[in-house]
Amino acid sequence: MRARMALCAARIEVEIREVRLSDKPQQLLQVSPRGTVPVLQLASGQVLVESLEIMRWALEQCDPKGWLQCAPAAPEAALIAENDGGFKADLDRYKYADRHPQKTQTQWRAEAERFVVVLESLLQGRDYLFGSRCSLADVAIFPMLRQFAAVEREWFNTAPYPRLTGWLQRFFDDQIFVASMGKLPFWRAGDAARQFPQRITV
Ligand SMILES: N[C@@H](CCC(=O)N[C@@H](CS)C(=O)NCC(=O)O)C(=O)O
Repeated sequence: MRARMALCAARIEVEIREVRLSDKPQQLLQVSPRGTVPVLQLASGQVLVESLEIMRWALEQCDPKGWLQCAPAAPEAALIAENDGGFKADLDRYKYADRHPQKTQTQWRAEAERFVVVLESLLQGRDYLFGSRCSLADVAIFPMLRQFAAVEREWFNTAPYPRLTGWLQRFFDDQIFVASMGKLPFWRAGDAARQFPQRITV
Protein backbone atom coordinates (compact mmCIF):
# COMPACT_ATOMS: atom_id res chain seq x y z
CA MET A 1 0.00 0.00 0.00
CA ARG A 2 2.64 2.55 1.01
CA ALA A 3 4.92 1.72 -1.91
CA ARG A 4 2.00 2.14 -4.28
CA MET A 5 1.04 5.45 -2.65
CA ALA A 6 4.56 6.85 -3.09
CA LEU A 7 4.77 5.69 -6.72
CA CYS A 8 1.38 7.26 -7.33
CA ALA A 9 2.33 10.56 -5.65
CA ALA A 10 5.57 10.62 -7.65
CA ARG A 11 3.58 9.98 -10.84
CA ILE A 12 5.80 7.06 -11.74
CA GLU A 13 4.09 4.49 -13.86
CA VAL A 14 5.09 0.90 -13.24
CA GLU A 15 4.02 -2.42 -14.64
CA ILE A 16 2.27 -4.04 -11.71
CA ARG A 17 2.08 -7.76 -11.00
CA GLU A 18 -0.09 -8.90 -8.11
CA VAL A 19 1.22 -12.20 -6.72
CA ARG A 20 -0.35 -14.88 -4.59
CA LEU A 21 1.98 -15.25 -1.59
CA SER A 22 0.98 -18.90 -1.17
CA ASP A 23 2.06 -19.58 -4.77
CA LYS A 24 4.92 -17.22 -5.61
CA PRO A 25 5.82 -17.08 -9.30
CA GLN A 26 9.37 -18.13 -10.24
CA GLN A 27 9.80 -14.70 -11.83
CA LEU A 28 9.41 -13.07 -8.40
CA LEU A 29 11.93 -15.41 -6.76
CA GLN A 30 14.43 -14.85 -9.58
CA VAL A 31 14.27 -11.11 -9.03
CA SER A 32 14.15 -11.36 -5.23
CA PRO A 33 15.08 -14.73 -3.71
CA ARG A 34 13.70 -13.66 -0.32
CA GLY A 35 10.29 -13.54 -1.98
CA THR A 36 8.60 -10.80 0.02
CA VAL A 37 6.44 -8.10 -1.50
CA PRO A 38 6.61 -5.41 -2.60
CA VAL A 39 9.53 -5.68 -5.01
CA LEU A 40 10.38 -3.02 -7.58
CA GLN A 41 12.65 -3.82 -10.50
CA LEU A 42 14.03 -0.68 -12.11
CA ALA A 43 14.79 -0.27 -15.81
CA SER A 44 18.50 -0.41 -14.89
CA GLY A 45 17.98 -3.89 -13.44
CA GLN A 46 18.41 -2.68 -9.85
CA VAL A 47 15.94 -4.36 -7.49
CA LEU A 48 14.38 -2.71 -4.42
CA VAL A 49 12.95 -5.18 -1.92
CA GLU A 50 11.83 -2.96 0.96
CA SER A 51 8.67 -0.87 0.75
CA LEU A 52 10.39 2.06 2.48
CA GLU A 53 13.25 1.88 -0.01
CA ILE A 54 10.71 1.98 -2.87
CA MET A 55 9.01 4.99 -1.29
CA ARG A 56 12.25 6.90 -0.92
CA TRP A 57 13.39 6.03 -4.43
CA ALA A 58 10.07 7.14 -5.96
CA LEU A 59 9.98 10.41 -4.04
CA GLU A 60 13.60 11.17 -4.88
CA GLN A 61 12.57 11.06 -8.57
CA CYS A 62 9.61 13.36 -8.06
CA ASP A 63 8.01 14.66 -4.89
CA PRO A 64 5.28 17.13 -5.85
CA LYS A 65 3.66 16.92 -2.44
CA GLY A 66 6.93 17.49 -0.58
CA TRP A 67 6.61 14.31 1.51
CA LEU A 68 10.39 14.08 1.87
CA GLN A 69 10.74 17.61 3.21
CA CYS A 70 8.10 17.83 5.90
CA ALA A 71 9.69 16.28 8.95
CA PRO A 72 12.96 16.40 10.90
CA ALA A 73 14.95 13.43 9.60
CA ALA A 74 16.03 11.68 12.82
CA PRO A 75 12.67 11.70 14.69
CA GLU A 76 10.90 10.71 11.49
CA ALA A 77 13.23 7.76 10.89
CA ALA A 78 12.85 6.68 14.54
CA LEU A 79 9.05 6.77 14.35
CA ILE A 80 8.99 4.74 11.12
CA ALA A 81 11.42 2.23 12.64
CA GLU A 82 9.17 1.80 15.68
CA ASN A 83 6.17 1.34 13.39
CA ASP A 84 7.94 -1.24 11.23
CA GLY A 85 9.41 -3.01 14.25
CA GLY A 86 7.58 -3.28 17.56
CA PHE A 87 4.22 -1.95 16.40
CA LYS A 88 4.04 -4.21 13.33
CA ALA A 89 4.81 -7.22 15.54
CA ASP A 90 2.17 -6.24 18.11
CA LEU A 91 -0.36 -5.53 15.37
CA ASP A 92 0.16 -8.99 13.85
CA ARG A 93 -0.41 -10.63 17.24
CA TYR A 94 -3.53 -8.53 17.77
CA LYS A 95 -4.86 -9.37 14.28
CA TYR A 96 -4.11 -13.07 14.61
CA ALA A 97 -4.58 -13.44 18.38
CA ASP A 98 -5.77 -17.05 17.99
CA ARG A 99 -2.24 -17.95 16.83
CA HIS A 100 -0.70 -16.25 19.89
CA PRO A 101 -2.46 -17.70 22.91
CA GLN A 102 0.13 -16.34 25.39
CA LYS A 103 -2.16 -13.29 25.71
CA THR A 104 -5.77 -12.46 24.95
CA GLN A 105 -6.63 -10.32 21.95
CA THR A 106 -7.43 -7.42 24.27
CA GLN A 107 -4.00 -7.76 25.88
CA TRP A 108 -2.29 -7.79 22.46
CA ARG A 109 -4.34 -4.73 21.56
CA ALA A 110 -3.05 -2.99 24.68
CA GLU A 111 0.53 -3.80 23.60
CA ALA A 112 -0.11 -2.24 20.19
CA GLU A 113 -1.76 0.78 21.79
CA ARG A 114 1.54 1.87 23.33
CA PHE A 115 2.48 3.12 19.84
CA VAL A 116 -1.03 4.28 18.95
CA VAL A 117 -1.03 6.59 21.99
CA VAL A 118 2.24 8.15 20.80
CA LEU A 119 0.71 8.87 17.39
CA GLU A 120 -2.44 10.35 18.94
CA SER A 121 -0.34 12.73 21.04
CA LEU A 122 1.83 13.72 18.05
CA LEU A 123 -1.34 14.85 16.29
CA GLN A 124 -2.18 17.34 19.01
CA GLY A 125 -2.74 20.72 17.37
CA ARG A 126 -1.79 19.53 13.89
CA ASP A 127 -3.15 17.49 11.03
CA TYR A 128 -0.09 15.29 10.42
CA LEU A 129 2.50 13.59 12.59
CA PHE A 130 5.19 16.23 12.12
CA GLY A 131 3.20 19.33 11.25
CA SER A 132 0.51 20.78 9.04
CA ARG A 133 1.69 18.83 5.99
CA CYS A 134 1.87 15.15 5.22
CA SER A 135 5.33 13.59 5.48
CA LEU A 136 6.95 10.30 4.54
CA ALA A 137 6.23 9.08 8.10
CA ASP A 138 2.50 9.69 7.78
CA VAL A 139 2.30 7.69 4.56
CA ALA A 140 4.63 4.95 5.85
CA ILE A 141 2.63 4.48 9.06
CA PHE A 142 -0.90 4.97 7.72
CA PRO A 143 -1.43 1.45 6.27
CA MET A 144 -0.60 -0.17 9.61
CA LEU A 145 -2.91 2.18 11.53
CA ARG A 146 -5.64 1.49 9.03
CA GLN A 147 -5.25 -2.22 9.82
CA PHE A 148 -5.21 -1.56 13.56
CA ALA A 149 -8.46 0.43 13.32
CA ALA A 150 -10.11 -2.30 11.25
CA VAL A 151 -9.47 -5.24 13.61
CA GLU A 152 -12.30 -4.18 15.94
CA ARG A 153 -13.90 -1.30 14.09
CA GLU A 154 -16.63 -0.61 16.64
CA TRP A 155 -14.16 -0.58 19.50
CA PHE A 156 -11.87 1.82 17.60
CA ASN A 157 -14.75 4.17 16.83
CA THR A 158 -15.34 4.75 20.52
CA ALA A 159 -11.70 4.54 21.66
CA PRO A 160 -9.95 7.77 22.73
CA TYR A 161 -8.31 8.37 19.36
CA PRO A 162 -10.25 11.25 17.77
CA ARG A 163 -7.21 12.81 16.13
CA LEU A 164 -6.12 9.52 14.59
CA THR A 165 -9.66 9.02 13.34
CA GLY A 166 -9.47 12.38 11.55
CA TRP A 167 -5.96 11.60 10.27
CA LEU A 168 -7.11 8.26 8.82
CA GLN A 169 -10.08 10.01 7.21
CA ARG A 170 -7.78 12.51 5.48
CA PHE A 171 -6.06 9.57 3.78
CA PHE A 172 -9.34 7.85 2.92
CA ASP A 173 -10.47 11.07 1.20
CA ASP A 174 -7.23 11.35 -0.77
CA GLN A 175 -7.17 10.23 -4.39
CA ILE A 176 -3.71 8.76 -3.91
CA PHE A 177 -5.12 6.31 -1.38
CA VAL A 178 -8.15 5.53 -3.53
CA ALA A 179 -5.94 4.85 -6.55
CA SER A 180 -3.57 2.68 -4.51
CA MET A 181 -5.97 0.38 -2.74
CA GLY A 182 -7.71 -1.20 -5.72
CA LYS A 183 -7.55 -4.98 -5.80
CA LEU A 184 -5.97 -6.49 -8.88
CA PRO A 185 -6.28 -9.94 -10.37
CA PHE A 186 -3.26 -12.18 -9.72
CA TRP A 187 -0.56 -12.06 -12.38
CA ARG A 188 0.31 -15.08 -14.48
CA ALA A 189 3.20 -15.44 -16.94
CA GLY A 190 2.04 -14.27 -20.34
CA ASP A 191 -0.52 -11.77 -19.02
CA ALA A 192 -0.65 -8.42 -20.76
CA ALA A 193 1.18 -5.64 -18.93
CA ARG A 194 -0.96 -3.77 -16.39
CA GLN A 195 0.01 -0.22 -15.58
CA PHE A 196 -0.14 1.37 -12.15
CA PRO A 197 -1.41 3.90 -11.36
CA GLN A 198 -4.34 4.27 -13.69
CA ARG A 199 -4.44 7.79 -15.04
CA ILE A 200 -5.60 9.98 -12.18
CA THR A 201 -5.20 13.60 -11.25
CA VAL A 202 -3.32 13.99 -7.99
N1 LIG B 1 9.89 -4.85 5.59
C1 LIG B 1 9.31 -5.37 4.39
C2 LIG B 1 8.27 -6.40 4.74
C3 LIG B 1 7.86 -7.18 3.55
C4 LIG B 1 6.92 -8.31 3.91
O1 LIG B 1 7.14 -9.03 4.88
N2 LIG B 1 5.89 -8.47 3.09
C5 LIG B 1 4.91 -9.52 3.31
C6 LIG B 1 3.58 -9.10 2.79
S1 LIG B 1 2.98 -7.64 3.56
C7 LIG B 1 5.33 -10.74 2.53
O2 LIG B 1 5.84 -10.62 1.44
N3 LIG B 1 5.06 -11.92 3.09
C8 LIG B 1 5.22 -13.15 2.36
C9 LIG B 1 6.39 -13.95 2.79
O3 LIG B 1 7.17 -13.51 3.62
O4 LIG B 1 6.50 -15.07 2.26
C10 LIG B 1 8.70 -4.24 3.55
O5 LIG B 1 8.08 -3.34 4.13
O6 LIG B 1 8.87 -4.27 2.34
